[in-house]
Amino acid sequence: MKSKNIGFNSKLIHGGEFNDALGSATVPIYQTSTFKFDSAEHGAACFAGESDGYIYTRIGNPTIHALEMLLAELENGFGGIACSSGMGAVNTVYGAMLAQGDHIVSSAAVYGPSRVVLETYYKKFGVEASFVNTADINEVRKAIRPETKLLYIETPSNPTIEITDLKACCDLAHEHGIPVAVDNTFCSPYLQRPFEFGADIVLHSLTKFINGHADIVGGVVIAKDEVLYKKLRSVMVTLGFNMDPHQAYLVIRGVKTLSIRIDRAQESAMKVAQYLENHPKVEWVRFPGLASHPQHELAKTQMDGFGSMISFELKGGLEAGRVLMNSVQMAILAVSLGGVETLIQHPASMTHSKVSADGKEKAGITDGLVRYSVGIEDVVDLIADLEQALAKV
Ligand code: LCS
Repeated sequence: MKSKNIGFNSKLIHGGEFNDALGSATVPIYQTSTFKFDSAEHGAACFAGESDGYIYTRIGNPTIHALEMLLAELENGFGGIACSSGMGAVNTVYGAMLAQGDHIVSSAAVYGPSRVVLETYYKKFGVEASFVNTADINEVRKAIRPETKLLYIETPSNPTIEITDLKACCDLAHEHGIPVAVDNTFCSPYLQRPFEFGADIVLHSLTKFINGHADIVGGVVIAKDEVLYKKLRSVMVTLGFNMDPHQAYLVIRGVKTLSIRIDRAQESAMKVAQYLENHPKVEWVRFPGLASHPQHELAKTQMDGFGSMISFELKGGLEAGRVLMNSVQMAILAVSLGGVETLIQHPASMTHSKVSADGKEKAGITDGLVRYSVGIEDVVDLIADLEQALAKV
């Protein structure tokens, strides 16, 4: 089915392009590492890019390709590059866009390893990085240098749930000839499509909302045009960040329910955020749907919903947060996010523990910050769970 003119929910079910000789109604798992050539000439033509035939699963595979086409269509991009993990996607972007002597400007509040890999490995290869609050366009402007080759944005940010103005940042970067990559993991294309605001590259940890069932780790990079697509794809292939066909199958299965999962989770998240904001033991709550969120108005224009990620701090700081995390019974104390099950975690000692104290401070990651990823359980149960846990604080 050619699906360009159908709605988002229909694309989740019928998007991408997949047809096989047996007429499979869903995409099967092509669990093979290599593919037979019809002849020596056919093999040579495949390697020369003169035939569409598959060669080897690190380079391409029908199950993985079906997922790549679907995700590119959901983001309105040119092509997708599936990766073994979200970090595989992050490193595909850094590897393709940065070389010795180059500089990257990144959101300070990004997933911890997305920052730490720049401060360690890429630094070894002569790449410099500036981490700024990209929610403040002036900070981005001040950080740009002649050698800046990438603006990297995470919005909403992990774990501070700050919102960066995508259009303003893309316009500014493009004035300086700098491409923009956006980690869209916290929204998924259901809630935000960064290409609409001028982004050049979109990436995701598929481990989160897109797969949604906490049973795989995966990533994807989506390019806005063919030139970028080829550049990014060659990094994934040569550095071996490829996905496995079974992973791809599970993500294709998981993504079909993306919108109904997010609808439920974000409705509950709004109620949980309001409950927390009114609780006497809570110091502050950060959720884009609350009028108290500093970028609430921007979120309304840039996102099609407020998502289901909440961060908050208790009046008793870290110690109170620890009691809360040890007392919840329904929310699972675990890292990751965006699944059907509600998760709670402590970024300063878990997902962002390798970020320096200074880096955490500049990114607004306080020791008392607790991150809560709302799942699709009954919201009354989630609130009752928080109520009994907060009573112990
Ligand atoms: N980008 C964002 C925004 C993420 O939240 C993560 C993982 C990644 C990239 C990397 O993806 P992965 O390799 O794990 O698939 N975020 C995690 C988190 O907040 N808790 O555990 C993992």
